[in-house]
Amino acid sequence: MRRDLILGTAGHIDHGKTALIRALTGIDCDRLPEEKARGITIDIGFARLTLDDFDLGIVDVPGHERFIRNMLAGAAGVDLALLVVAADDSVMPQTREHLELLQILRVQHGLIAITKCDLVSAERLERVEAEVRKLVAGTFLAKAPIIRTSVVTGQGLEELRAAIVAVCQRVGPRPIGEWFRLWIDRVFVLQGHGTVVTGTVESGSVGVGESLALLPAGGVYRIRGLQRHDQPVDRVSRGMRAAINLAGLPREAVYRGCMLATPDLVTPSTVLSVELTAYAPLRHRQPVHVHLGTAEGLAVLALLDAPELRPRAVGLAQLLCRDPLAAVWDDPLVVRDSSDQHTLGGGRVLQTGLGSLRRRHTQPVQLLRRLGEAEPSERIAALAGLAGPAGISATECVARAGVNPSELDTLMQRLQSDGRVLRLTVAGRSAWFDPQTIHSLEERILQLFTEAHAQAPTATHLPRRVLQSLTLRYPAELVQAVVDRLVAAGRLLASGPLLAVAGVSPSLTEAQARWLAQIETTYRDAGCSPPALPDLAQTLRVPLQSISELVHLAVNRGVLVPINAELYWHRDNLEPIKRLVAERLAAAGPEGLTVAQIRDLLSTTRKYAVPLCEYFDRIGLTRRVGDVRLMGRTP
Ligand SMILES: Nc1nc2c(ncn2[C@@H]2O[C@H](COP(=O)(O)OP(=O)(O)O)[C@@H](O)[C@H]2O)c(=O)[nH]1
Ligand SMILES: [Mg+2]
Repeated sequence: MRRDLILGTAGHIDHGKTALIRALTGIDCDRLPEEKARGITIDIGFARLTLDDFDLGIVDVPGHERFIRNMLAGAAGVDLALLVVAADDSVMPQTREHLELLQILRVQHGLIAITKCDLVSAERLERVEAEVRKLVAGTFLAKAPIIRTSVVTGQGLEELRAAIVAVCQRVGPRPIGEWFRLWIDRVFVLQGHGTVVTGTVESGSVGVGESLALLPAGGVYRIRGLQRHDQPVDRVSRGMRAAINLAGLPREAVYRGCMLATPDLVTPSTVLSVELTAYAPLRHRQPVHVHLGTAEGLAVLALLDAPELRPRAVGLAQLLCRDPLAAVWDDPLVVRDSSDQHTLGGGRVLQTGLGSLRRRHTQPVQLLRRLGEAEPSERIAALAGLAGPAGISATECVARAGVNPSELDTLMQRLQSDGRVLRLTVAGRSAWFDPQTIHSLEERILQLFTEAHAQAPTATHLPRRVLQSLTLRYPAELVQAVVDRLVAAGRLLASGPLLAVAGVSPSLTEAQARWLAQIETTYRDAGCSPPALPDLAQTLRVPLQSISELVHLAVNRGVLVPINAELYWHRDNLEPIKRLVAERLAAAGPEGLTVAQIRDLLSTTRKYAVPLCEYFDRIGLTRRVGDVRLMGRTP
């Protein structure tokens, strides 16, 4: 079966990388006029090599120290590296630097070519080869084949081809990946076609007619055409170089460092939480230059383990970036000094979009560490823990926890049944939470209501504003969802808009109980002329405050019915007059009844008849048309 892999060159300037690729493929990767004029590689160049079953996309990178950013852009997505060392020069600074960068980028396969063998003696060659062996000891190239070549004599070229095939065979079969991602390395406009971008497909596959999100900008564009090695194709997939023509994409909206991805999966962020290995001493709050895929940007380094990270030490850190980056869990990244001259460290992305952390935030820092683990369910649980009250959506786990979309449902269900995440519908959307977050919110809610019950001993139910203080820490929709959950579990009791803690009943003093009984009797005896609260307070010789609390309690018990803000009716007196009014309305037909007629019917006064009629309108018993009441919708 044919396999698509990417081979990247590496090595010091003038060591013969471009010449060797030309000798292997016939393609000159130095395509820029300036490259031709100066005879050096400035930007990455591309070639194709078909060997055996392997279709290799070749990325030839510049060796000059000033163009390390271009080397890094080219190295994104490389499957195997060809490290080139010139026999006359031997190991030079960028030989070391490129090797270090390949290691940081986790390139795992490769081979070594010693070039310009026509220029040196056999002894010299032996020495160079020994130096190279020493250089690569302990790296992924420790056991790599070393091939002696010359493009002048043609020495070693056949051997090199065979060695490349052997290395390709060792690159284990890799899953294509379920979703598409490509770092853009070039952009150009093709007359009559519009904007075309190129890059190495990192993961997944995509076809003509499908749409991709452009990040960090965020637009979604349809693929109008695809090319591979200058030939139109229907699809491209992981391990291929691809040129993508996107419909309606303005040239100026896109640049090297943008990413194309399956829509709705990646959210760019300015805060990258990372696991970092120091290559030079790293200080807290140090300004740095970050390279991620083909993207780069300025950031401030915040160390989360200690104020300093010594060379070779591994630690957790956050990169507080000036501009958002489209990073994904486990993406390798390189950290260089702020002027981009020296490599300071390398690592991988653990989390994106988290707020900035401090060293003393021990719990989130531990969760961050757990995001580094191999087990996807472990990572989802850690992600939910880090998200706190914000919760996570299932699709978020794809980019942020490295979970395959096809495995999401099973994983979420298993985590849920193990009690490691908790699912809630918040504002109509499914979200997953750390159970601890929800349980402590539940306890807070119950506690606030219990406290409020203690403050208002006569109240059976309480308004939701009791929970107002929670909205500082929790989204209002989440509080609502957790209240619903408590109601569903029977731990809170709902009565219309009011809530009560199950099992808490009003605690009345002896006097209050007596007053309550007197209030209820007074209202029942008052018939259709119930008292106003201040009058009641006076007759019963009870403070007005207590009267209104107890009237509220009577309302909550359903004994009194509020007619308006000041007027209450005993339920025993209300039902008969509702029936009476309904009967008389039915008899009156379209003529209706005036307020005066209703007043006389109930043998009361206008003072009561007007609010009663308005109450009847509200509950739908009557309907006001001009000066008369007609039968309402719910007679
Ligand atoms: N004699 C000799 N010269 C070589 C060989 N390979 C490359 N060169 C020369 O070395 C110089 C740098 O080569 P180039 O491929 O541009 O180096 P790069 O910077 O690593 O891409 C050019 O002048 C080449 O002609 C070789 O095998 N033998
Ligand atoms: Mg070159």
